Amino acid sequence: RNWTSIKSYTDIKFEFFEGIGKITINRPKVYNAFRPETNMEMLDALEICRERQDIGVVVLTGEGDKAFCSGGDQNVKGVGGYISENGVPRLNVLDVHKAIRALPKPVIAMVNGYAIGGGHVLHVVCDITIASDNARFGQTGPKVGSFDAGFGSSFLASHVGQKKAREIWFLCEQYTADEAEKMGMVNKVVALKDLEDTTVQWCQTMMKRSPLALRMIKRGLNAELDGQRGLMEFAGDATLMYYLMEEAQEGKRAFLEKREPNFQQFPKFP
Ligand code: 2NE
Repeated sequence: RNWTSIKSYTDIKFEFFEGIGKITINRPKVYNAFRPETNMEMLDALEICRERQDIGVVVLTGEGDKAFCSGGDQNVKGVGGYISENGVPRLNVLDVHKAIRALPKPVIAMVNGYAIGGGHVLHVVCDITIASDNARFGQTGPKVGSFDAGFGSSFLASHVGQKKAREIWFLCEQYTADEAEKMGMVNKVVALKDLEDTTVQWCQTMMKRSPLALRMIKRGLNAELDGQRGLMEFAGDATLMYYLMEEAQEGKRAFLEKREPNFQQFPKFP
């Protein structure tokens, strides 16, 4: 498959193929653990995915066949967060979570190995997870001095249920891809050699569907958990659709033409 580079970064690869934007965490020596710079690059790539009209679906994965992502890079964990190159402690992976959730396009986690700790949270926040049969899932936070009580807990619980989510966090054990699928936090498990083909097929199918319909489904499914922020995203898209209608155009035109708007011409749907 001929992936072409969209933009060069230090910690990630960002590529394109037939409507798919693929972001690969490219730090295999540390099992694709992220540092603050990795997250800054992912945020930049996600913003490009949002803007580009020719990208319909985003795939997030890790380099190699060992790990999807092993969470925060313990080598740069300091006091107050993960230390960025300018010495500032950060937890900016949370910004990546928000960006994935807000992106008005499907984001697919293509899990090619360990999805552990903050790497597990990353797949949890994606819309769909497709895993290879060698993938391993689990949290480690309470074992290594960390936790994610945000989407990494609440959204996980909406996949696997409250009891399982507590087990996953309280025990910090690892789970096979098959176990993860049975729990409801993985959509499909395939052989590693088939992982990319299957993911691309799922992307191609999604891209045949109405983008606006998928967008509204994602917004609606997010809204319940995201509270007022989720409603805001949903409402923003309702406004977008209203702006596409003659009724909204009439309001703007009347203002510019210094006349009363004629809204009575528009239907009042039951
Ligand atoms: C992933 C796992 C289970 C793999 O185990 P194994 O035995 O197959 O490999 P190994 O030897 O542990 O790891 C391979 C290499 O990758 C590095 C290791 O240090 C090792 O390097 P060398 O010794 O070969 O030089 N590596 C792996 N994970 C790393 C990491 N996170 N940071 C830096 N180097 C890492 C096993 O490696 C493992 O359990 N890794 C640690 C997972 C972990 O605890 N991650 C942090 C959790 S906290 C977090 O991510 C977080 C959060 O909870 C909330 C918000 C934000 C972040």
